[in-house]
Order: sequence, then C-alpha cells, then structure tokens
Amino acid sequence: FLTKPDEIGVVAVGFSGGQCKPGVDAAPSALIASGLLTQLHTELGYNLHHDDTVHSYKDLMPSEDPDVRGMKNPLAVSAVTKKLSEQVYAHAKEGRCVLTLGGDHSIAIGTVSGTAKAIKERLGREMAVIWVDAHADINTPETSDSGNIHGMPVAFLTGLAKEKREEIFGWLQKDNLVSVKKLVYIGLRDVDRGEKQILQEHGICAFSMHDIDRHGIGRIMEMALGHIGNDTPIHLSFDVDALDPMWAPSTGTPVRGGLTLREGDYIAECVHATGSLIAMDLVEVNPTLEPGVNDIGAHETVRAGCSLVRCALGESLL
Ligand code: Z70
Ligand code: MN
Ligand code: MN
Ligand code: MN
Repeated sequence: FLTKPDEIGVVAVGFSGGQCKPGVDAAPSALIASGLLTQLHTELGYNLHHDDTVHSYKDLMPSEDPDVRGMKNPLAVSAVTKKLSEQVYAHAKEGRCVLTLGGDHSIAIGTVSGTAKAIKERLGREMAVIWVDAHADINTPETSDSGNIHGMPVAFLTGLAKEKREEIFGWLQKDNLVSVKKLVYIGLRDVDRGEKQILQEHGICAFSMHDIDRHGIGRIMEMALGHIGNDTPIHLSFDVDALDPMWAPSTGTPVRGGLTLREGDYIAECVHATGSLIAMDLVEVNPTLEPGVNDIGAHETVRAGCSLVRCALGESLL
C-alpha cells in the first residue's frame, strides 16, 4: 500500500481568492453538511483525521494585495497555498490519503506541492497528477488573459511559471513540483490559445471531450493510467466544472458539453481501482451560484461532488 488503507486526512479550505466570484469558499461547509464525511466514516469505514475546521486563513490575508505580473491577489493566494501545503504535507507524511475540499482551483498549488514533497520523502518516488477539468489551468502570468490564479496552478506546480519572490510562490521548491511527463488531463474543452501552445510544446498528455467522444471513457482511462504507469502514486485534482452543467451547474465557469456524472464517477472509480490514490482535491463547487430554482442547482452540484469523492474512495466496489 502507498497509504494506510483505512486512514484519510481531510482539509477543508474555504478560499475563493484565486478567482473573482464569491461563494466557492462556502463549498466545504455545504459538502460536509450534506453528510460527506459521515458517509466516508460510516459507509466506507475510514478513520478521518480532520480538525473540524473550515479554514479561511483570515489571519494570512494581506491588507493590500496589488497585482503582480497581472496576477490578482498574489500575496493572499501564495500565503494560503503555502499554509495549505504544510497541512497536506503533514497528513501525507503520516501515510494518510489526503482529501482536500476547496475552494477554487488555485488551492491545488498547496495540495499538490504538499503531497509531491511528502511522497518523495516517504517513498522516494515521483507522483503523477490527474487533472480532471474543463480547463487546463496552465496559464503563466504572462499568457493569462484574466489574471485569475485558479487558471495558473499547473504552471506553477510544473515549474513552467516561476517567481523568485518568496511571498509570491517563491516558497515552491524543487521537491514541491511535478514533472510535465507525469501530468494527465481529462475533460478539457475550454483551453486558451497560449495554454494549447504550452500543452503542445511540452507534449503533455491531455484527453479532451473530443477524445472521450471518440474512444469512450473506458478506453480513455486505460490510456490515461497507461501513461502514468503501474504503481505510480496518483494525486487526483478534480474540478467539478469537468462535469456537464446539467450535473454541476453551480460553479464559477460552467462550460457546456462536459462529462456526465457517470463518466466523472467512472474516472474516480478507475483511479481508486489502481490502489495508488494518495490524494484527491474537489474544487470549484460554488453553492451560491444557482442557475436552478429553489437551490436545486446548488444541491445537485454538492451531491455530484460528494459522489465523485465517494467513488474515488471506493464506494462502488462490489
Ligand atoms: C481561463 C483563465 C478557469 C476554472 C475558469 C479560465 C480558467 N483559462 N478555471 N474556471 N475553474 O482565466 O485562465
Ligand atoms: Mn480548474
Ligand atoms: Mn475548470
Ligand atoms: Mn440559496
């Protein structure tokens, strides 16, 4: 086993500073209130290591946070992800599989950097990242049109974007990074021009919705896991906007033509079946954005998010 089989470390991250829409910070409470953690304990039998806190990292917020290289809230996102990196590292170093409930996707700068370092130290191995998303989130500050850091985490985590200043991601060290060769995307359909160039230039393994239509999700998961190779520790970073808005409407940037709920669950199930899952992020659930009537959109999105997590942790094993 790569992690202790019955143990999960949970970090609840109520943070929305990687993008401009408020409300994504309310996701961890909504997911927990809907019973997610209870289900992991009583139905799936895990021991949860959780501080019973939804972290907002208020004490880390700078009073002023001017744009740097076009990045919005650079000091806040850097400070929060640095702290989160330490929290995730501490769980992973103990041999726990780490579940992080976001928050916007900028928080992956903290989660992936934390597990990458712990896995290198504990197992002497480089881990792989499966990034399930409508977006590639691989803009550098220079290629980004929006300046939103939730569109940049993969660039910082692979070292494609660098910043010397300690207080603006300069704390990321070599041990915190992942190789572009060990990165796999699934579900892409809204990729910026500059990002397409980066994906091509570095030969990054990416399965778009077009590829899924063509081959089917079964074959795509064979190819994705084949690229990673057997026994490689896997960090699964799941952006709920990978799902079609029909299943997950309450998210900051819904993009039509996405994964069905079953395809999303299937991805999570296949990762679970490898036995190599060492961490999962669930991000970009925004329960305050409600296209539906009477909270139905938020309720459905939270429900979908819970389903993805349970599948990644083995719910559908017979
Ligand atoms: C765009 C950017 C993004 C999520 C939007 C969008 C990125 N590529 N990610 N919504 N979850 O701003 O860089
Ligand atoms: Mn994302
Ligand atoms: Mn996305
Ligand atoms: Mn409401």
